[in-house]
Amino acid sequence: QHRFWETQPVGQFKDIGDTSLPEGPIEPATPLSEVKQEPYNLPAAYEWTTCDMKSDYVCSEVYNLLKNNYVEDDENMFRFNYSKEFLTWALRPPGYYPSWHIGVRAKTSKKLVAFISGVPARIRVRDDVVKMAEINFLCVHKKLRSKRLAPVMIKEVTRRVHLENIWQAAYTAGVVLPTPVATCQYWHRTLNPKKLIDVGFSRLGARMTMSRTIKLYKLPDVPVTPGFRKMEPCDVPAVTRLLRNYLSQFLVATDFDENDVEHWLLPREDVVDSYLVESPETHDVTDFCSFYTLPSTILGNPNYTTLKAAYSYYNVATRTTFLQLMNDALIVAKQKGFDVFNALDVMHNESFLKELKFGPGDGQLHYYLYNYRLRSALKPSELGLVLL
Ligand code: YNC
Ligand code: MG
Repeated sequence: QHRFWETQPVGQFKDIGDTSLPEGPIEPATPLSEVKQEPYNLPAAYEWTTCDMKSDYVCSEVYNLLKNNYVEDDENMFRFNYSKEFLTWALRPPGYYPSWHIGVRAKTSKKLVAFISGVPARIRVRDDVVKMAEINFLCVHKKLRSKRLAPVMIKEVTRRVHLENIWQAAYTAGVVLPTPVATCQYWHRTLNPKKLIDVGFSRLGARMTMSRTIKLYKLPDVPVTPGFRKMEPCDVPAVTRLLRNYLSQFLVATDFDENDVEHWLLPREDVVDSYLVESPETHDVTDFCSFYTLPSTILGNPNYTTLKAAYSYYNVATRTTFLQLMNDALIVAKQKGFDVFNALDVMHNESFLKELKFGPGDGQLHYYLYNYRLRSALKPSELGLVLL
């Protein structure tokens, strides 16, 4: 039962397995003059606001809304705590539209009570590169839940995306909606076992002691691959070539150009880290790995407030084994003080997860496309896309 989603141009549950439906856009683009010119109506006590993410004050308002009301795990032990610097990075990529950073305020107090955002991206589906919006950070204040505010916000962001002549979108969610393009799983690699056990993120295994567990997850102090180093601005062209070539094999993947790589992959402190292998002989860039920083607030623990988590982003191995490359990523993440390294089973990640002692998480991450039908759902390993 999906009163809202049943009205939207997305794959519907009743159509699963119907191979007569064509792949591609579900509804055609319409002339821009036919796009609704006025915002959708909100309940009378609320008003729309466009959140200027260049304003430090507004950025703090969005940060605080998310810090207190955004995604929690099923047991409400942890809540994502995206940093302000992260939000600035995530919401202002090349060609971003300020009008896609949409807030809702209480009319009298002006307090920010809800948010949704989009950023433009090119996403390739088989041979088609499609301009899309990546929709993220949908959040309604805890006190305003279950009032059907989310559908209004989704319709409003859709309208503003249409006004830029863009008709497709990609998004991920922990909940099942009509209908996933792929269903992926998070895997977790413990870096700081004592803390993870203390805060209830993980449990001591059967027949395991703390000291055996610490030994199990121990890593070398420094990366082992000769030529492994941090990515620099001068590496953008080589990394773009490496990444484009790698991503070309997936059915649905990001279409990165040099501008995108400069924005999304050049290291930014406490936001995104990227490393590469420069061949000591030829000076070619042969391998690449990256991860982003997304701490979670630990809810109600007397000893710790924050879980420092690294999330695997885009990785390419051509000369080094995937195993050794990602082991080096774990080593630098550990050096930087992360407690856990998370990765989805997308792209070729399965090839290293088990051997590098990642354990499967509970809960799944579903990928969705708006107004684009695929003949059938994809395996996680057919996806070359990571959303933040
Ligand atoms: C969700 N996560 O099914 P039906 S992910 C999409 N994504 O509709 P109400 C969602 N839809 O089933 P609440 C959703 N969660 O009746 C719920 N829904 O058809 C649907 N949580 O609305 C739900 N952030 O306002 C139902 O629910 C309808 O007050 C119910 O608000 C929901 O960012 C929410 O998990 C999620 O803040 C805002 O629970 C609230 O519960 C909340 O009564 C904690 O809504 C934070 C959280 C979601 C993270 C994310 C991706 C969002 C994608 C949105 C869809 C984009 C479509 C493409 C648009 C552009 C198109 C073009 C071109
Ligand atoms: Mg609501």
